[in-house]
Amino acid sequence: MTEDILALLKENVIQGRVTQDDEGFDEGMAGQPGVSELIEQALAQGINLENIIKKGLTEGMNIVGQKYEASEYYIPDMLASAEAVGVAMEILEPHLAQSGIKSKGKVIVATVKGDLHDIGKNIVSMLLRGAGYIVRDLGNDIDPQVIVAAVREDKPQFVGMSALLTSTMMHMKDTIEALSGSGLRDGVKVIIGGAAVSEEFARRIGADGYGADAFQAVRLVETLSTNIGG
Ligand code: B1M
Repeated sequence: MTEDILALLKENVIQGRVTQDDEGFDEGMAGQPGVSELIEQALAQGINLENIIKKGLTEGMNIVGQKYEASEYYIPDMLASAEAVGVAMEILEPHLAQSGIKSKGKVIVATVKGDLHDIGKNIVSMLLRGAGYIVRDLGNDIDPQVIVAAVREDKPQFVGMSALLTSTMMHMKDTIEALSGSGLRDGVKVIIGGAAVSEEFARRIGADGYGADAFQAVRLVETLSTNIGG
């Protein structure tokens, strides 16, 4: 029974179905329980939260990532799945807070100053939450000093910045310098992503890593976590 619900959850993440009213990527699914209803069922049956996240949500999103990389899925398909995971995480959040599941670490995420593009950053936040990290998403158009203040307050292990514009990407460098100037740089790993930037740019500005897509961002955080023993 548990395995059935988790398999259905995974399938509905892949289909990008938030509720029972939604059509999926494939036709003829409307009327069947979507991710919201399945999460409620899983909670009612007392299924372990970690299994819900790992076997239902994260495994589903991993398949979506593979389909995206294989050009079988496009951005709207990925967004539908990301939204389904986001809604699931919203339902799970109060239960997670009570459950004592140890978070894997804290990540502060922001789109840099002057940049309003937040879709990719939102996907990164959702996937990181799905992978078990506590994410404080500062939003878009975020000044370096706001990031510095948030790092001072939250003491996260990671700062993730997104930039889509060539005119804003240098604010990533400004932010890293502001972190250094505040004596906070050594306490955090900085990762960057977004269409404007690259691996080479990450190296040039002294970031700790670059994620070409949201799945790579999660893998990067997992790898860097291992390196810092977290
Ligand atoms: Co704008 N825009 N836009 N835009 N926009 C681009 C980026 C552009 C490439 C379009 C073009 O001209 N071909 C161009 C930038 C050119 C450049 O700088 N070289 C551009 C421009 C010029 C502009 C304006 C200046 C237009 C104008 O007003 N004249 C203006 C700027 C506003 C501002 O930010 N100050 C503007 C405005 C907008 C909208 C508001 C209309 C809208 C944004 C809505 C929103 O985000 N809420 C918008 C959109 C939608 C786009 C395009 C079409 C799509 C961006 C997107 O959401 N992609 C974009 C063209 C394009 O990219 N094809 C374009 C989907 C998203 C899932 O991908 O964000 O790359 P992405 O995220 C990926 C990866 O990059 C990675 O993971 C994500 C998922 O796999 N990733 C990370 C992202 N962040 C990461 C962080 C990580 C790791 C991985 O670690 C922390």
